[in-house]
Amino acid sequence: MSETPISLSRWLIEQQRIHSQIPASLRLLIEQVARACKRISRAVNKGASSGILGSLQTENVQGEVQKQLDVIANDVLLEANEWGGHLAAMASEELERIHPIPHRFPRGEYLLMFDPLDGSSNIEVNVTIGTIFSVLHLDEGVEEVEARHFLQPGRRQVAAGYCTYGPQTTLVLTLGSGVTAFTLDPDQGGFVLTQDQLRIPAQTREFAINMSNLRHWAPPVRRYIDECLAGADGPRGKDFNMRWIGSMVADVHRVLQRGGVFMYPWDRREADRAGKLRLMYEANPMAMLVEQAGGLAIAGAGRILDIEPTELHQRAAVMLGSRDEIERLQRYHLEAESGAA
Ligand code: AHM
Ligand code: MG
Repeated sequence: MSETPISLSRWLIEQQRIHSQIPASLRLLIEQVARACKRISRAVNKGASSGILGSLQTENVQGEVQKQLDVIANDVLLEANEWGGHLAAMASEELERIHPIPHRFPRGEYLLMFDPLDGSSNIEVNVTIGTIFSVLHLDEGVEEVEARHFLQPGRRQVAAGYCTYGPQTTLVLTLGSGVTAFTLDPDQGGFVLTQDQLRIPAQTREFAINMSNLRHWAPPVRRYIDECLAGADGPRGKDFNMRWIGSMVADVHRVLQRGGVFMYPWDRREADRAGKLRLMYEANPMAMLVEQAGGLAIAGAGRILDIEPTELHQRAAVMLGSRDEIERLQRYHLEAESGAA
């Protein structure tokens, strides 16, 4: 007889009770996020049949056109996490301002940030998209939560994760001691443990970057990619393969599964912007997951997790994945800074 699968709830309770890894309120928080992801997964699965594909006439704070599903996913996450008593406030890619927990509900000690539906340009073409989330602790003694209370460096995250909506719905989670993956079992209606202690191989022959921006990159990124493209005849002495899904959540999932490098670096198109991706609810949670799985995540010469944020919706350059490759890329940035390259 096959063994009974371990549900997400059981796994979380064991982390709390047996391993004393997490407080009950953090367990509740993760369960609520997972519940919301299940609902978003259902909405995504129904697709065009429920008439909820397509764009709205509105833009979000980033100036991007909102899709109906962006707004639905955002509402589902807000509603699921408002009343549990585990949160003090939330922040989202789709909301200009933070969302403090209404006074009619008990207030908790955590702050939750999310990109409700990452890769939403892929919705209509039925390609994997996902939800990314990051959990911080609210500093003690705060009466009224403000945006500045969220501005903590990524290394202070107490949990981070994402859920992919693709051929399978997969929840990947870190509570600060390794990375664990759960798969939604439609028969059981819940997430079950499918991979424990995920590790990213230190070496890889695969990279992911939007090559159409090549002419806009900074010299260290150009140097790294040029060397990969030169393959077995070049300085790396090996051929590389390229993959680019265009949903960060799916590209990073591949890196966590089999190694590789994912990059969305700074480029000259908007030179005064650090990058395209958002630090607080895209770069930081992915950086924590990747580093918890033995990889590395940098924004240039420094780690993403060491960036001191100044704005809720600020951008960051993102280069993450297999450790040996990202260390090489970091060295190219350091050499460029010191003028040695
Ligand atoms: P989104 O959060 O609005 O979906 O934007 C983020 C996405 C990432 O998932 C992906 O890596 C990137 O944007 C792709 O951008 P582009 O196609 O402009 O290069
Ligand atoms: Mg996104």
